[in-house]
Amino acid sequence: MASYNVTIKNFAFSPSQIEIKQGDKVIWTSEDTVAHTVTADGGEFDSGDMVKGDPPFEHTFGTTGEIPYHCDHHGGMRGKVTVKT
Ligand SMILES: [Cu+2]
Repeated sequence: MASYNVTIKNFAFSPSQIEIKQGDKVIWTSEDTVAHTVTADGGEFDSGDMVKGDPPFEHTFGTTGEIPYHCDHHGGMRGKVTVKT
């Protein structure tokens, strides 16, 4: 199982799109002083508010498919995780 890192910085997820395998983990870390969230559009996960210095938010993806996510506070902040077998 692999881990992938996504940085939240300057009101964006970077990288905004990643492709992983089933069972892999994604770790989001915020570098912004403004609060952001990592929230799955379909409700699979929700980090709550995160700012720089907070512990990273992690999610392990057990099922395949495309999981789009966003920040609850900023409509332009969008990302997507594609999970393959
Ligand atoms: Cu945000």
